[in-house]
Amino acid sequence: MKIDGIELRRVAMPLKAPFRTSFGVATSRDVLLVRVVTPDAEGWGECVALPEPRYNAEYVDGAAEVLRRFLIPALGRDLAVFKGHRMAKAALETAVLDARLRASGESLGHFLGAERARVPSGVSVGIMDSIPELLDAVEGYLAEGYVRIKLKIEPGWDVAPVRAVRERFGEDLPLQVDANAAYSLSDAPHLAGLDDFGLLLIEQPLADDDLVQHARLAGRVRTPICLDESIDSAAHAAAAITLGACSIVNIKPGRVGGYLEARRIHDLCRAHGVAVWCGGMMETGIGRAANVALAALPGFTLPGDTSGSSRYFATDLTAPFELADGHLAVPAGPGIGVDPEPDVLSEVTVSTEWIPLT
Ligand code: OSB
Ligand code: MG
Repeated sequence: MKIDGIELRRVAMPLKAPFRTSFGVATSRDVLLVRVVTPDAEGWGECVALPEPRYNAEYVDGAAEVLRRFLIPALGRDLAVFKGHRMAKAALETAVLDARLRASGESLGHFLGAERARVPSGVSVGIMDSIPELLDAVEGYLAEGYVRIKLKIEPGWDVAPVRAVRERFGEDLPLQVDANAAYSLSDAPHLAGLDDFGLLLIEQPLADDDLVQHARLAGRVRTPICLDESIDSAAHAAAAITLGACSIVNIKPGRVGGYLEARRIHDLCRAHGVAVWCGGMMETGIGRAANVALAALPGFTLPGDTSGSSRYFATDLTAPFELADGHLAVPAGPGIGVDPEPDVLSEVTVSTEWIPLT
């Protein structure tokens, strides 16, 4: 496919409310968008790197730099010669794939092997200043129809919020927690205190490079362990499954280098009877559209962090994703199936950079 050039666009999206995790607080989403321009079609990719390297080693300025300096000039050759930078690679791969699919009229969902027209919506609930505030937030999400709640936890905000949510909303609420690597193996007895609450899973309790310790922890707690930060690739997923480090995998296409690698992890996990679900990185409608397509593959047997646009944004870049009966519809149009609204896009754009390729 001939590519005329690539635009790197930075947009600043205010968040409706601060989102607190064990690694920091976000008040706005600083997004890098990649737009691939070809004679036949344009394609979009959203880079999910955060402003600071706290979730993983990538950060948004670094992603822009590696794209302009190494990845974009090497397009058409093997990008695997450049180590790491999977979020940057994912954004570029998605934009190129989107352009190709738009040119041929095929949806991303169809291309990936989606088998459902809609996916269930879970929501990730940040760490709050108080339990009453948390209960209000959860009540609001349940009223909107979310089918699964994930609570962000950290030392000092774990058993008490889980107990409070269980007491208020009952045993039947699908509930899980995400520690973003905030604990160590010596916390195993404390984490076993979560076993009484019937959680679907505990996500990434220990450090990203601690597969062996996750396997040890799995022997000391009954709650299933799910990995997020530890799984960079299908090879890491295979190692984690072999070691018994997790029994569930959170698949984030950005974290693993794109939708093709995400599908490989899905296929691998499915073959081993390991459940997967689609994570999120507070995407705008551009990234959300592609995630929803992926989440419609048959191995995604747990609800994902595939929330509606209004979870984070008063105004999304695209037509908003809205819950219907607790689900989001998989876009059916060519490519990712959504386009940025020109007025919104120009309103939130901070900078653009054109990299010609001809
Ligand atoms: O660990 O899943 C995570 C957001 C940013 C970085 C890491 C994570 C998250 C979330 C929110 O939990 C997921 C979403 O709603 O997009
Ligand atoms: Mg996580």
